[in-house]
Amino acid sequence: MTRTLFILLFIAELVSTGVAGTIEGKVSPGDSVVYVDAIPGKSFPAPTQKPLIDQKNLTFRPRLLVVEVGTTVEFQNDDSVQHNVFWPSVGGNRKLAHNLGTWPQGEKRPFKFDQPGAVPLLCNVHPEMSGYIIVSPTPYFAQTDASGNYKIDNVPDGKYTVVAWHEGMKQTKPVEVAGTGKADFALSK
Ligand SMILES: [Cu+2]
Repeated sequence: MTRTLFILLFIAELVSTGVAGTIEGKVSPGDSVVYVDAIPGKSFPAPTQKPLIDQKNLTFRPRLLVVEVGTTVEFQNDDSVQHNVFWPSVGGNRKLAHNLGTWPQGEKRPFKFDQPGAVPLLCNVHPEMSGYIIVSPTPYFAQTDASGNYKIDNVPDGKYTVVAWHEGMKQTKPVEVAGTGKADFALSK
């Protein structure tokens, strides 16, 4: 009896955990972002990491950052001049525009991104400054290398919509993961 119960619990554990797989492939051009789109009926624990974006030498560093929805990003001014941080939209929605303010060297300000989509970062002191945060609706995302190669680990088996993003370009594809899933993208404007 105890043994049967143990085996049943073991099977239940296997079913609930699922089998972790990967999604991999290549995106043209490189320096792009790939993520699994929202999965109906599925939510994820709040992320705890707080990545930092520096404003240094009149640039956003990193210039491209991908985070899970719900992540707090900290913006730090590392220049001797004042910088501003604002974005005119999130995921193309101008109602989500926000101005974080303008502050001097050594200070940082946090913002929690709780809406998915691309966030174009700008500084109203220096019009030449630009960067992007891609807010992924799932914890399954990756930034490609300069050649476009990417790999997303620990994706449970299943059918998903996968999104590839590059500045000004975007493409979605259905991908089935059974151990591994493959998805190559050729983006164009
Ligand atoms: Cu600036």
